[in-house]
Amino acid sequence: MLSRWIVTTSILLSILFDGSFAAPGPKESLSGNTFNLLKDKLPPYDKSKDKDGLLKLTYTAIEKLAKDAKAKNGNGKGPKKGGCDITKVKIRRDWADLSKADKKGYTNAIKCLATKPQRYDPLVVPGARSRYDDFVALHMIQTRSIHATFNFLHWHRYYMFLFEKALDEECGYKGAFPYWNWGTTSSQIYPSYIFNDGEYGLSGDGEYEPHNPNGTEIGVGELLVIPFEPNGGGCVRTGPFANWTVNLGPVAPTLDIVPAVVGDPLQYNPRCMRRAFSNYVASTWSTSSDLLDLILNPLYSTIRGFQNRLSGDFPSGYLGQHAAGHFSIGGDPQGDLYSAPGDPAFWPHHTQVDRVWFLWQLLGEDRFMHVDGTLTFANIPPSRNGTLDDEVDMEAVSPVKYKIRDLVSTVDGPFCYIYL
Ligand SMILES: *[C@@H]1O[C@H](CO)[C@@H](O)[C@H](O)[C@H]1NC(C)=O
Ligand SMILES: *[C@@H]1O[C@H](CO)[C@@H](O)[C@H](O)[C@H]1NC(C)=O
Ligand SMILES: *[C@@H]1O[C@H](CO)[C@@H](O)[C@H](O)[C@H]1NC(C)=O
Ligand SMILES: [Cu+2]
Repeated sequence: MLSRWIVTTSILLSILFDGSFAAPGPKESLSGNTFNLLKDKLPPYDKSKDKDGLLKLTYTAIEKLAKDAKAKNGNGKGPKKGGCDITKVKIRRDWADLSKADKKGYTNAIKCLATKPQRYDPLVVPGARSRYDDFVALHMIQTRSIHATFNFLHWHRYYMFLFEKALDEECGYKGAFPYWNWGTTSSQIYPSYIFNDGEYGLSGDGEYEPHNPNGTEIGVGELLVIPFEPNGGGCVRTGPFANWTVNLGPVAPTLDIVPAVVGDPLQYNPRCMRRAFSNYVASTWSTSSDLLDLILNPLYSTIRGFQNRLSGDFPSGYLGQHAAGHFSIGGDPQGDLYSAPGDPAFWPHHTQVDRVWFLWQLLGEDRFMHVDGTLTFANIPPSRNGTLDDEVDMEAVSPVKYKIRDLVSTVDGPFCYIYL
């Protein structure tokens, strides 16, 4: 099934060049061809750079996307009317592939958002102190209708997009929106290319502070217990987010030394960000082979199979890649399902979730227009099935509402990006 989509570089190039292999002469313009800009943005597939096998899948996925766009769009000549102009598609990249300037620009823009005024009505979110907190508050308010629900992937796709847009429009970050490629850190999450004490990472572990002596309980009723890690637990003191302040939550903490807020969960509860990295989680559930399996195994070829695998099966002891990202960082607020976006590592983690979905969508047949699940977390309390016509409401984060059906493709609806 998949082999049909496995292409060689030359086939890929033939599509990018719209069938013409002739290299342009020195004065020849490339601008008339829809896929030329993609060609400029995409170097030919380089096997030596494909450390985990995902790059090849990425090229295969982009080829599919280019074919689809071509079919929809006058054989690839000229930009599509409205929506995403494929020639202007933005490319999201692995943190490793950002320039130093972009790494700095990205973390600075996040810090900038934390200095801009919040838009939530203080009567609704008394604890928000910044635009950054708007994002955290929105996630907290909707937690139980956006996780283990039909809209988990769509909602978070749009949420990532709005955060990317805010970094750009409100804080001037024009660089690539990065993802954290989990497999790269599965044998050692810290220090690693993304989590380290330097200027060009997303900060390191927390200082050591004794915590969770019996391990970390995940899910209601100790569904899964992560073994004790003799590190972290305290405040993060290194890197761009040294002494980063978290104002909201936690609601369902996993760090025993930080209790849940009492009373209004949206009250002001300022505290330092803490982390407690877990190599056990990273190495058990976040390897590249776990990821390839999730994307390629026919067991997960339906939206239900894919979502369930990605989200894990805690009672059976399987954490899944999504939760593994959160709990391999751990601490507060990353260990709290509700206020996790309070740790800036949330963004590259969920961008990777979106990347995995992007790859999965394009590497099979008919994977866009299906949803599975109900409106409530694990269907508690029981609710109806969600549909493609249900709407996503981002409250104070963005006034623009979309239906689920408009959020299925990264090159349609509000979106115009791909992953490399
Ligand atoms: C850890 O487990 C031991 C043995 O069951 C128990 O006595 C102790 O109270 C537990 N500690 C915490 C903090 O839960
Ligand atoms: C973080 O806070 C601690 C404790 O107040 C302080 O000693 C340290 O200098 C601060 N670090 C940075 C980078 O601001
Ligand atoms: C909801 O979806 C499930 C799974 O697809 C299906 O079995 C069930 O019949 C649906 N319920 C309704 C009321 O359509
Ligand atoms: Cu979430």
